[in-house]
Amino acid sequence: MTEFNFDEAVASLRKRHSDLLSRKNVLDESFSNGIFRRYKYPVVTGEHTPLEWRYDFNPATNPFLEERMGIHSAFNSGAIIYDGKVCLAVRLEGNDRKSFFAIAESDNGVDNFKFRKFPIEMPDNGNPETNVYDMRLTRHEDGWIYGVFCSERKDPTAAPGDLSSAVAQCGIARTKDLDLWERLPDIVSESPQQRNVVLHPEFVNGKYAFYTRPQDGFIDAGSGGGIGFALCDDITRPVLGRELIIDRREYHTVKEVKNGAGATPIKTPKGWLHIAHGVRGCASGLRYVLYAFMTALDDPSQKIASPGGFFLAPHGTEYVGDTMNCVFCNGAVALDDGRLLVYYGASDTNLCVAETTVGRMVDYCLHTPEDGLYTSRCLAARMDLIRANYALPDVRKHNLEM
Ligand code: M1P
Repeated sequence: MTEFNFDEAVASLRKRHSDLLSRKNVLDESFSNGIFRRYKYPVVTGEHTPLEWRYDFNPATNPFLEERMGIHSAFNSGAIIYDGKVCLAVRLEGNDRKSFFAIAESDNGVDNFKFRKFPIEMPDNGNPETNVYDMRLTRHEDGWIYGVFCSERKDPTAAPGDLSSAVAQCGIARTKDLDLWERLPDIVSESPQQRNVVLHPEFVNGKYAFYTRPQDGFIDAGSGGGIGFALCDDITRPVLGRELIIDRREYHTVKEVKNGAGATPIKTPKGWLHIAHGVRGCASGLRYVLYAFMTALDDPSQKIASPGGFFLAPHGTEYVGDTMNCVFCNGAVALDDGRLLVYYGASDTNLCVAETTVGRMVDYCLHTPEDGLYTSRCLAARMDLIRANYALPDVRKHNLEM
């Protein structure tokens, strides 16, 4: 066996890492539904994280250059434009199963994401959480950038031997530079558990407005009816008022089991655009997909458009990962040129990006039929589409020539 050469191993590791970080991303030509295009490569993976976060580079303490503290996943990320760059608050998961946040930046939002030197050291309010994840970034009109995330602790009422029961609540922190974070108290709501909470970027009736996801248990939405909307007078003492369900879960839809607000809503001339996730059960387990809806500009609690079904579901390699058959979005950025970059975690493993435009998504929302909830109604909507198409001269000519 040849002797292990530490310096050569370091050089080869650094080369592989630098090749990955500088790889150009390209649009995936194999798929298009007219609504969005995917980029071919995930934008961030565990392998993108700095090597210094995973390896001990001291030959005296790590003679075989082993990865001491692996990071196996990089996924569900908040997104914002900061200082002219696309900045992601990435959820990283170590081999120890703990998630933490780190900021990765890119000039174009589709490749060359580089992490800042250190992960975010999130203050913990004196009651440390077992896990934190899925940060939504909101640039609020009060001048702060808020990070709203799930804060998870072991259920103090769990029976002895029950090492799975947990309580999910919503943590909030704010920053001006994405480096230094001021932690605020966790949100207090009427629901025993909360996940997928998003802060609306503008005041509503002079108050802070939150999208919520009331849920009875850690996993089960239970009596929680869907995506909620609640106001709060003071974000430094975030006690939510009544939660109004604005986007309901429904039997036999893509959001039958649960749903949750995703990216911070995007303001468009026609209303607030929401990208959310819906979960349904199937023989192989849960299936997570992305769907969209819009709410009124003057009252973001009023839904004005609700296209039926999903617009983005797992595709190809996205199916496979720690949580199979899952796409999950908690960040999107609208660029000055009209493009909208939608970041989504693929099966809780990698972070991918889809590109569309705000105009396309608004058109999709306003002109896609709602889920009719019954086959007869859904088919009637499809028949309208088919008949209207066959009445078009070009379509008739195309079919005659076939
Ligand atoms: O594992 C799939 C997703 O599960 C949770 O989402 P939800 O609360 O809607 O089930 C989140 O933990 C999310 O991070 C994860 O991607």
